[in-house]
Amino acid sequence: SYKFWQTQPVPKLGEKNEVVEEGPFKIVDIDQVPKQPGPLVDGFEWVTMDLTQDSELKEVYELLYGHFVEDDHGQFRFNYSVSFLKWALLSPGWTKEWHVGVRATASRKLVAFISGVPVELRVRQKVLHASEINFLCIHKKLRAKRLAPVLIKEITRRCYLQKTWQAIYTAGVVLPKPVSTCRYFHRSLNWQKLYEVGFSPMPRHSTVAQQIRNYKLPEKTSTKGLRQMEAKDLDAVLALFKSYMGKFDMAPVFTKEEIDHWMLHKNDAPGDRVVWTYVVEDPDTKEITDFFSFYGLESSVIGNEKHNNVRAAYVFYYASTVGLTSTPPGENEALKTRLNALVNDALILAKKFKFDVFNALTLMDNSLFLEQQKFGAGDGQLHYYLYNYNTNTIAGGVNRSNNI
Ligand code: YNC
Ligand code: MG
Repeated sequence: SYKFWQTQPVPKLGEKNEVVEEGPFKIVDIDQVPKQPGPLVDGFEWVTMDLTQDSELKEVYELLYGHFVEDDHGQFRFNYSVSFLKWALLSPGWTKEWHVGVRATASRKLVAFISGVPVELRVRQKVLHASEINFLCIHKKLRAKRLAPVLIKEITRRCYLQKTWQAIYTAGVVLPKPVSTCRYFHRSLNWQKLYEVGFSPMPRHSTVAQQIRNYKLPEKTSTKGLRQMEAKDLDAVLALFKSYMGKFDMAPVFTKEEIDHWMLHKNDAPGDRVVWTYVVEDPDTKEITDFFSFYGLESSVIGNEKHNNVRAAYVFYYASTVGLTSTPPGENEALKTRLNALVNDALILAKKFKFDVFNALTLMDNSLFLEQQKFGAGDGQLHYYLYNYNTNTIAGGVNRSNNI
C-alpha cells in the first residue's frame, strides 16, 4: 500500500496515463527545509562519509559487498569495486553532503548508506538540475524496520538544501511510479562459466560444445579506424554524444568534464579498470564518426564450489554519425548495420578483457542489435523513477552507471 511513497511527490500507481503538463509536483521553499537531520532510532547516528579517504570508501565497499542488491534467487550479489565506487560517487560536481551513512553509535560500524551525485537531466525539452540517487543499502540485520524511508527523507533534505528539487533513481522493485521500464538482456561471452554458476541454463536438445560454438567470436575487431578513446577526442565525442542523445526523450546533458570523467579510464591499477571507450576515426578524414563504451561490474556468486564471481560488462553510451541522418529511432537500416558492427567489436574486446557476459538494457537504440548479437532476455527489469517531476511516459530509460 506504499505507506511511505504515497506521502511523496511522485505519481500514484493506479493513475491513468493521461497526458499531463510536465513539471514539478511541488515548489519547495528552502526556508522551510530543516537545517538538521531528522531523528534516527536509538543507538544509531547520521554521518557524512568522506569518500576521498580510502578507509571510508572501503567501509562503503564492505557494506555493499555484503548487503547490496541480489538477484531474485539469492545466487548473485553485485560487487561494486572500490574504483567503481570512486568513479560513480566522485563524479563532477559531487558533494560529500550527498554521501550519507548511518553508524551504530557504540561500535562505529557503518550499517546503512544512500548517495546522490548531481546530473543535468533533459526530459524532453526541459533540463532538470537533478540528483541521481543510488546505493541505498541497509545492513541485512536492520531490514524491514522502516529505515529506508528515513534515509530517503534525509537525502531529500540534503538535496533541497543544495537547491536540487528533482531526482532520478532506478530500482528492480515497482514503486509509484515508473516513468520507464527496461528489460535486461545478456550476451554470453564465457558460456561454460555462466552455465557452471547457474546463470545460463542448458537449452533443450543442446550440448556444451554447441553452446560454446554458438557464442564464439572472432579474434579481432573488424571496424576500420577503431581505437581506444584518448583525451584528444573529448570535443569530438562530446559533440557526437550531444547530437545522438538528442533523439531520446530523456538523457543527461554532459559537459566536457563529464565526458572526460565518464568515458576516459583514469589510471587505476590494471585490474581495477572501470570503463572502456572506443572511437572510430575515419582513416581518410580523421573525423571521429562513432564511439562506444562499456563498464565492468562484478557480481559475487554465492555458494558455488568452482567460481566466486561473474565478470559482467555493461553497454554504456554510444553514438554514431550514421544514426544522425535519419529519424525516427528504431527504423533505420543503416544505423542497424553500423551498431551491429560496433557492438560485435565491443563483444570481442570485452571477451579479450576477460568478461564473462555482456549486458544491455532495452533503451537507446539497443533493440537494433540485441537479437542479431545473440543477447537473450533476462528475468530482471529496471524501473526508472523521477522524484518531484510529473511527466508523461518516457520511451527508454537513460543509461547510467546505476543500472541496477
Ligand atoms: C527502493 N529500492 O516500498 P512503502 S536501488 C525506494 N527504492 O516503502 P524498510 C524502496 N524505496 O512501500 P528495507 C526501495 N526498496 O511503505 C524498498 N523501498 O511506501 C521502500 N536491499 O522500508 C518500500 N538497494 O526500511 C517501503 O525496508 C519502504 O529494510 C520499506 O530497506 C529497503 O539505490 C532497502 O536493493 C532497499 O538494502 C534499503 O532492502 C533494503 O527492506 C536493501 O522497512 C538491498 O522502503 C539493496 C537494495 C536498493 C537499490 C537504489 C535507488 C534508491 C532510490 C531511493 C529513492 C530516492 C528518492 C529521491 C530522493 C532525492 C529527492 C530530491 C531532490
Ligand atoms: Mg529497515
